Amino acid sequence: MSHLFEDATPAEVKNAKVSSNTQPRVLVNVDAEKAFLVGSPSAHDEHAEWAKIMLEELKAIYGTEWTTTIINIMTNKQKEDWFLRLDPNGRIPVLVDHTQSPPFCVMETSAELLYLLKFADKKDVFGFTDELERSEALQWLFFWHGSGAPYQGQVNHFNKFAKEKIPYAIERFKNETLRVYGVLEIRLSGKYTGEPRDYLAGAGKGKYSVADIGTWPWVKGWEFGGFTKEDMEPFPHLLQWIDRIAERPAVKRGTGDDYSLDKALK
Ligand SMILES: N[C@@H](CCC(=O)N[C@@H](CS)C(=O)NCC(=O)O)C(=O)O
Repeated sequence: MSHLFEDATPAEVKNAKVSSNTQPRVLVNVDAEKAFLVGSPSAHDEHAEWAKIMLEELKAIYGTEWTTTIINIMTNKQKEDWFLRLDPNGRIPVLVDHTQSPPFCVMETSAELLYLLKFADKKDVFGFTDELERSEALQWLFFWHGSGAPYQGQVNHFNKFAKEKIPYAIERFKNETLRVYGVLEIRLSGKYTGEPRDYLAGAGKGKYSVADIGTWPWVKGWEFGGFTKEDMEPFPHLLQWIDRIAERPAVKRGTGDDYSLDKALK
């Protein structure tokens, strides 16, 4: 047995299979959880959402297939040994590619997006062949992974989940998140280039890419974070970008009920 798996690993993760033998084929398990918010059916799992959106986008173009295993992170399944073998960090989502021999595991959402880009998006539909455009996509993907996600995650924590309400922590992470939104607004508004853009990376108005897929699931959740319409007023281009991406059919599927815990448990 591969070192990735042990007896306690769910069989569907260990032996995942898809039906098609046609190329390109990537067999992936996304271990994801929709019951992040106890008692909230409209659960919020920004980290898992970006992997699902990317997979849905790939499916629309290449017919990429995968299986999804949903775990309940409120029960700390992600801290069990079988999961830590896949991701020692004990956090979702995780990809397991059974088309590699032995199966190959990827942790960290941005690394997962880049893995899917490399192995499942042969035409670089969601990436770039031009190295400078590619660099732009990496810059914006890393910017969100390093600066946006950690701050907004702390906003969610201190605003929603912390037992004690600590005004300093709430203010600090809200302000930092708003600052990061301001950086995205500069980029999208073309404040210093004179040319507004539709997407974060790429020449001209840009092209929808992994940079947007990595960033969007979080930013679109500004209301959940406790930000008000007034807070968001300085970011009109960012709000338009949220709406533009929300219209994509694959985004609707990736954020839809198909991945709900309720459905998975039926
Ligand atoms: N840096 C990680 C963070 C992933 C993460 O924080 N996932 C959350 C859910 S959104 C999680 O698994 N939380 C459960 C826990 O921390 O035990 C990534 O980008 O994949």
